Amino acid sequence: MLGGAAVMSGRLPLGRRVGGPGMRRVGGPIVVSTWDFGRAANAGAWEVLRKGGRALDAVEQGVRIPEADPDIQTIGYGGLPDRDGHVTLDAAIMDDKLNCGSVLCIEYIMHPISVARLVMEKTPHIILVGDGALQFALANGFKKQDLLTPKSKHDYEEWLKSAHYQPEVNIENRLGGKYNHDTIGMLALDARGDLSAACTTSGLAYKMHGRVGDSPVIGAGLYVDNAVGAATATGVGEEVIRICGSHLIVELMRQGASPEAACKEAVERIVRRSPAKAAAIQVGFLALNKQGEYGAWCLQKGFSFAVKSEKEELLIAGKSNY
Ligand code: SD4
Repeated sequence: MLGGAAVMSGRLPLGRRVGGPGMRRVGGPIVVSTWDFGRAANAGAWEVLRKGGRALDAVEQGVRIPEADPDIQTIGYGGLPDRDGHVTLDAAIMDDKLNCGSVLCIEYIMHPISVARLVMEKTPHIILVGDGALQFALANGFKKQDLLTPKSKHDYEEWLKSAHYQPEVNIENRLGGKYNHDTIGMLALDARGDLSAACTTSGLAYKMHGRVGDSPVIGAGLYVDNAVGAATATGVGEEVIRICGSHLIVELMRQGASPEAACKEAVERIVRRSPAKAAAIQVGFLALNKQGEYGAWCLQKGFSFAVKSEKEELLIAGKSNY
């Protein structure tokens, strides 16, 4: 089935020429990201990529766009709060050399992705959490600001009227899809053939205070192996964490799976564990390989992803199990 040495080295399925250090990739740069707000985010990333910039800079610049958008209630500024009224954000970033950084449950900072990048580049650590992450951000010039917009405050107060003060993992679906556009995960391949990924979210609406999902967990919400490809996830993070979703997808691509087939297999693992639960929640995966081929798969209809390259500007409906 799989060729041993070649699989281990990550060189088996690559086929056509793909980039390498110092080599220009045939086909040019590409960026893909989750949901329809990915179009605007991709446009930001493309400004970096089209000038020959690094995939790492592209994904950071790209996801900063929805982070700053007060109308997107699932990411950054304007995100819906937890059940105690705190807007807590999770973000992670990963480059082509397995460098990675993340912040968990950070408050008052509009651009957690940039804090995650600083954790990666300026500390010997990978993860900073809560107050420590905020302290680090403030010490590095980030501005403290209230992230709870009047609209999100209003929605939270409405939720409080009928809320059961219980952990809820599927509020997006049960609220009729109103909040069913969640995390942005972005994957980019630059002109040198290097990959990077970013993932940023305010997490599940009205989650328990302190709850962290998959998005800032390396291997769950995102993963990059520059020899193979990159993957990211959106949806109910608990189900993504238990299968190490993004790492799984990258390893499946290493063994020869296409991006779409790898994403489908990750979804199947969630289904196999509990078909009844899987039928009631949303999870979506998105992957990009070293050749610039992309694909996605999700549990429920409704997930979309955006693609931008020299040749394409697309919003594609993810194929789904249900
Ligand atoms: C999380 N995947 O925190 C993220 C965001 C999410 O519905 O699920 N939103 O689990």
